[in-house]
Amino acid sequence: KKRIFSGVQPSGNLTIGNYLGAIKNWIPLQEEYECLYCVVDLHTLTVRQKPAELRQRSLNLLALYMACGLDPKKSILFLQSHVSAHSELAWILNCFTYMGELNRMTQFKDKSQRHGDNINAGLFTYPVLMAADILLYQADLVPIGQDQKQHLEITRDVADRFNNIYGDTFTIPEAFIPKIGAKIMSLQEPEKKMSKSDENENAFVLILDPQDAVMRKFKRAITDSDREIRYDEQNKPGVSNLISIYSSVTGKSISDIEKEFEGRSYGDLKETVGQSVVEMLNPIQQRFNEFSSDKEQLNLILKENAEKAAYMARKTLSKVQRKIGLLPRG
Ligand code: AQP
Repeated sequence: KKRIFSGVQPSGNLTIGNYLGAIKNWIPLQEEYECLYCVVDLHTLTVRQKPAELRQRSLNLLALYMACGLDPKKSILFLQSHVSAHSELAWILNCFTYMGELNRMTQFKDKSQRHGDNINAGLFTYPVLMAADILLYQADLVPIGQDQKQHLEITRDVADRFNNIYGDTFTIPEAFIPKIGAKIMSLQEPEKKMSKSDENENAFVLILDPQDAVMRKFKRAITDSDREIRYDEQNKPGVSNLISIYSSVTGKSISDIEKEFEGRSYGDLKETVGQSVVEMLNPIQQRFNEFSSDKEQLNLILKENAEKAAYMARKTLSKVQRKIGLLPRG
């Protein structure tokens, strides 16, 4: 069976961008592949976190994974920090990654602008930890949104470099990026991606936003001064984003949506898209309330799954350690 690895950071409440670009696409893969879906808590440390909140958000993200349809009986759902091999391999891979490669990462440039007071080394080497996450499990496919494509390319380059020196060690992973929904844009600045840490709350819709907040945010979404409802990312980014969201939520094609809204108003479009999102989120929110209240169960799932993941990770890590000349403990 081919293997899948992906993850989301518990760095805030998840947006419909995280859902449509990533998690939603993970669900059907569970049937065909061996899947590992991780709550990547170590990655959040690049930005200062409040300890109690981070703990709560990590557990809630597991509950949200399950509410979205990930099944701990089919997939390995676990916390990154519970498997120490992630950090161990990351150090080794740091020594196989060039500063020049990391310097080109657009996410580093973006995030160091947003967090100018805390441009730490972790923020810079983030893609190396991500490479370790993926390569440890010999993943074949990595379902991600468009913004992570550059990081996956570094992962492939580092794996390839290592394999060339030491012989076949890592599977070279492929990105799996959805055709629609891979880049959901901010509702307020549609040239920017929708991000859970945006300071403007109207820019994003959260998976757990109540119905009235969802509708309000869509009603306030930025469009343009024209009236035509058509898909044109360059000239009509706001309207195009609403069309993409609607397409991703309903499965309707862009051209069918353009026909559906011919001669109708922007107000109508916003109302319809908002409603479709509310309907999509309703069952997820109900299940989240159920799962998140049973902390004991969530902790048990984390414990069992960490053991499975650690076993798989250990195999790769031992192989790497042996190949590079680290002496086994015996
Ligand atoms: N706007 C988006 N559209 C489509 N996919 C998206 N993803 C994120 N934003 C969008 C995908 O969600 C997965 C998890 O992302 P993450 O939480 O690990 O990190 P991120 O990309 O940094 O997400 P955010 O929301 O922008 O978080 P902050 O604000 O904390 O930086 C990834 O597969 C990503 O592609």
